[in-house]
Amino acid sequence: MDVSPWPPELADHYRAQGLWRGETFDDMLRSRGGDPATGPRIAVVDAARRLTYADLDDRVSRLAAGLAALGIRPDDRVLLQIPNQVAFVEAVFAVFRVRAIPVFGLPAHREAELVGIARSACAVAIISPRAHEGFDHRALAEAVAAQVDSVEHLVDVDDLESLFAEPVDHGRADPSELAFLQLSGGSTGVPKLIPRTHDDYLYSVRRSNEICGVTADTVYLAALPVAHNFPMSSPGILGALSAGGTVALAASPTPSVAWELVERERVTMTGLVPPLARLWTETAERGAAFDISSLDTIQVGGARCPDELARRIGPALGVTLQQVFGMAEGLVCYTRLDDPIDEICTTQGRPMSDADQLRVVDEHGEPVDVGPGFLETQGPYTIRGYWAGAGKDSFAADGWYRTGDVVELNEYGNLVVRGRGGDRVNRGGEKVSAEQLEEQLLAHPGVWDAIVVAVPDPYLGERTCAYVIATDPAEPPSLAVIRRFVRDAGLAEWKLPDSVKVVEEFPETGVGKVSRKKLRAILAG
Ligand code: J2J
Repeated sequence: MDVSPWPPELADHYRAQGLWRGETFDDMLRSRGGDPATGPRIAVVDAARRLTYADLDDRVSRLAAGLAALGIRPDDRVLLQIPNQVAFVEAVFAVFRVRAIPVFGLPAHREAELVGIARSACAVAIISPRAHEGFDHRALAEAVAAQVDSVEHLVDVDDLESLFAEPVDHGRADPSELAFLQLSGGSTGVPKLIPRTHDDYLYSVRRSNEICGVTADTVYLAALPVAHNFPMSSPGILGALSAGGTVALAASPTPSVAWELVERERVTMTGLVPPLARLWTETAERGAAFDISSLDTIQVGGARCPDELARRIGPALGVTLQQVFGMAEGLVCYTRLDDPIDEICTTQGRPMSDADQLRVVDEHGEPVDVGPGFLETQGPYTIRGYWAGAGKDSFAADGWYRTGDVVELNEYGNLVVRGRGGDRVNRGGEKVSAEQLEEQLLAHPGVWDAIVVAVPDPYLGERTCAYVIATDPAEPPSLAVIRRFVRDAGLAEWKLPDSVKVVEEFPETGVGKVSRKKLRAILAG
């Protein structure tokens, strides 16, 4: 299945080292469900439901049989758009069990994104709720199906039981083949889908568990949208399930909702993006209304955590902080739980695996010895190419992944993230492709030209500013008009521009290209 393979000598090496073990996600659940020790333990809970490993395994078998009866075949791509609830885990593992390929959409995605994803993946089915948080997902799924020919089945995640059928044997997936498609944070109109294999992803999950101390006693709270790579695998819900621990899924990451579950389920660990970590910290500093004393580790990642915030998290929440710098394409760095407190609070950690290879280069690809540069990497769980050959520029000629992140290595061996090259805005962990937003803005008749840049923001880290040259300078479009236009074009809410600045011309670089750098400097100044 169209996965850019690792060079054979590297693949052999990863196998010989025991990093790739030939296990599939389905093997993992079966061995937990069928084990008399773990079978009766709680695997997954949300506000309304709880399932043991044995129940989960059984329900997954019935649902898988139902999906097969619908016509879903091995290697078919199934687009999931499921909020944080037990049914997410049931659906993902049922798709694995029929040897089909989950594609991880987010509940916040809207028509433009889902059409792009479904089309790129050639999805045959969409599994989503009828409605969620006042939004009609059924109508959205129907709109996608009307535009993407491959989509034949719309499955209602609130009524999975209606599909349940007598379990059948679906055979076993090849662990070295494509397991699922994850989404790249900075995707444009044509999304970059990330092909991950059972072997590579499960290695990253097991290794993450070792570093993060995940055991059968861990209760992991998925506070962020669970389809994100971070709560999914670093070590996330898959880490907890692979260790025989418990996954608790919060409908919302806000303290008022998430902490109720923390108290009830005695949650030990969770992962947050910096703005949420700030909200949790400030709420706890004012006095928590729930007993959150079971928490022992809070991870922060997805965007740069300000050092000042990092220092407050541990004391306020009574936890050990762990910084996580990761990417759905692969490489994940962690501060170690026993690193000196200064390293934990001021760095983004180091790679999880000795087999991760890193190099820091300048804009011409030449090695940088001291000081910051662009991070490139290869390793046992970092992809060699996107699905269907998209985004080739993101890979160096020798197959290393060019992360686009500007980093510096400190004397302790930890990385400090200094920023990013390119045109991606990191809005508190949610990434916005400037190019995608610019394309949408250009479609507005009142916009003659547009450039989107990141502006520093005390809460989100960065927010978006759209520089616009108006078609009619006497009547430039307002922020409200532009936001409505982008929303109507079917983009997720987090991609709507935070501010608009109308200008007469854009500053240029020496070679006549518009200079984003100068635009950022104008805004900062
Ligand atoms: C600065 N920038 C960071 C950090 C990610 C674990 C954790 C996060 C992700 C993730 C993930 C950062 N400081 N601590 O997949 O498994 C920015 C970088 C990176 C991009 C990847 C995981 N942690 N970033 O955020 O695929 O720019 O994955 O290249 O969504 O987020 O985004 P994404």
